[in-house]
Amino acid sequence: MKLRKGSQSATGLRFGIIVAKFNKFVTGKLLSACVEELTERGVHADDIEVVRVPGAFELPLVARTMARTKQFHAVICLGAVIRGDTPHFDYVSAEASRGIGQAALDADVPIIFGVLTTHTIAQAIERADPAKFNRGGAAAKSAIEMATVMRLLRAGEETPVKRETLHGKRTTSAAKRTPRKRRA
Ligand code: INI
Repeated sequence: MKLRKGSQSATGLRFGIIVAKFNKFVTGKLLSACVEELTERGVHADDIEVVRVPGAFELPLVARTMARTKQFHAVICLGAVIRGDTPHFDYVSAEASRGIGQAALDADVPIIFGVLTTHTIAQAIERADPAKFNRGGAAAKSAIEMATVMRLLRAGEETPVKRETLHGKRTTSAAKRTPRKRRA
């Protein structure tokens, strides 16, 4: 079996971050936690580029444009869409998620969906809090993992496999395995 998996070692990688200004009291926290996680994992501050956009609806276009420059190993989209009394939430959140997914496929570069979609302001604050759900930090980790796994795939390299790592536990040796019944 071949194994290819990303790592959390980010030294030398470059990241683009796009952050929505809408609900800035939440997205500001997502941004700082995201940058902190990247730098703690070895990313140089000069290798992080941040672009601000009005709201989550605008994230996909800028993400695709940044990704297409091929200057970044991954691009991270940060936003907070909070349900109100109108259907606006549904349009904005649906377009942000669909557009970000499409942008990654179009640009052939990992683009991370770090957009909170919550029913209440309290839920959004909780998810942005580095001491709780820390979705900003989680977006950074996903970006590093995707950047490193894509690099492996493109180079045609494999991750060295220890028997213990297959399925997360030691595999049964061939001798102990119960033989499969042959079809008649
Ligand atoms: N943008 C958000 O990022 N979050 C929201 O909760 C939100 N709501 O609820 O309206 C929101 N709207 C703005 C939208 O993203 C665009 O910026 C705007 O429609 C201009 O295109």
